[in-house]
Amino acid sequence: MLEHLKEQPKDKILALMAAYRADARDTKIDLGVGVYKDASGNTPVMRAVKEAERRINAEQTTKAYTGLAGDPAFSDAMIDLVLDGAVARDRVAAVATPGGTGAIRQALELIKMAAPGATVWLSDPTWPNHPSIIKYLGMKSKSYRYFDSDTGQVDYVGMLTDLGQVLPGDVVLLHGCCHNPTGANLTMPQWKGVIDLLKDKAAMPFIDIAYQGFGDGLAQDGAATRLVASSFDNVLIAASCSKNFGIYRERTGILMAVAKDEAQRDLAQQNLAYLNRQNFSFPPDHGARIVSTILTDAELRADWEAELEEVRLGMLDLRKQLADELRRLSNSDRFDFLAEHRGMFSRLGTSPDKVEMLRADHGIYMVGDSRMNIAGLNADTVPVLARAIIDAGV
Ligand code: PLP
Ligand code: TYF
Repeated sequence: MLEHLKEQPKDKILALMAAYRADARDTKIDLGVGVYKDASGNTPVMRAVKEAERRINAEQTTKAYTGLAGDPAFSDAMIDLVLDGAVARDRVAAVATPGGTGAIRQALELIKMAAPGATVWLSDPTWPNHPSIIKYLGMKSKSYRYFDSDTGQVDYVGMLTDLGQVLPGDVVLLHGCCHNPTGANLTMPQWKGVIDLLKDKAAMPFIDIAYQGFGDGLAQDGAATRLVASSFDNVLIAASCSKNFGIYRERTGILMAVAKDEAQRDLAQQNLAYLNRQNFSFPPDHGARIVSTILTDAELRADWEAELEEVRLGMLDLRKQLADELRRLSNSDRFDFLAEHRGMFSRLGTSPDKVEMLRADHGIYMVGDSRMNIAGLNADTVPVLARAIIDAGV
């Protein structure tokens, strides 16, 4: 039986992690996988998470199953965090999922059940797991232009031109904030333009929001998602708690389905619970409980928000240092976009050859498409990276 299996394509980001670990140079710099790191290269457990875990440990009286949708307190808290009242609560169905990835997978399965012929439109480029899951599920997809490598900015004209081809009932996947892998984001007026176009085309938006709080702040990073959610009858939203709560391995995420009315919400809720049952029965609870404990306790929430803000401002500062150093070394403003990008990532916009040169000659590990994890830098490595980028002739 197993002899009929064939080799599957590897995840390039995860393969890069392994290559970094195997590199013996102590000057090596890891700008690969999207995990936040502090100035010493550690990925700490956040203070509020530690305290929430302590409380859960002391107070939890059972580990019996939750419901198929997970703990309702988690759904309520996350709907509030992401949507902040933009849509009436009785229009939102939600299930806890194993990470943001689980939410994306469930969303795509829901789309497949409801509209098997729909095409899912993806930004070019996007997070590689989007096309990979779509292909695995045998669904149709197309891509829309998103990034202009020459300017480091969103190719808004190209994006609207390509989305002009969207058919009624198609699904358009948008990154709610902090676009992965480019770091380039739509302005609010541009979001309004995309919303108008999608309404015109009778398409359904599907938002992937995995970095709320990493860009311009918790509220600002949710603003586009809220505007989209309040502009359509139906919207799917996959949210991850991996990054903003630093609970990557707990596998904590949520899928929300905004419905036209309460009756449609009930139908969506029943289908989401059904999908959870087909795939894993009950979603993981520990991370979800950490999140709801933090979000519903004023003191813990304030401490979490403060630490998240430190993380966000630290990354912004590194962006600025890198852009300044490259401005000095190149005597030009052509790297200024690095300071304008938001979130963990920036796409440098150089060739795979140059990326390989940076790895081989300097021990600098970025993803092959020239995506850099800004959090992998510190004040000492910024000048090293900037010098290497110039030396490689980027
Ligand atoms: N969506 C995007 C764009 C991501 O970068 C990630 C990765 O962290 C996820 C979703 C989901 O992450 P996780 O499944 O770890 O919550
Ligand atoms: O893009 C990243 O680096 C993060 C982490 O299969 C990640 O989103 C990478 C690959 C993967 C799952 C998560």
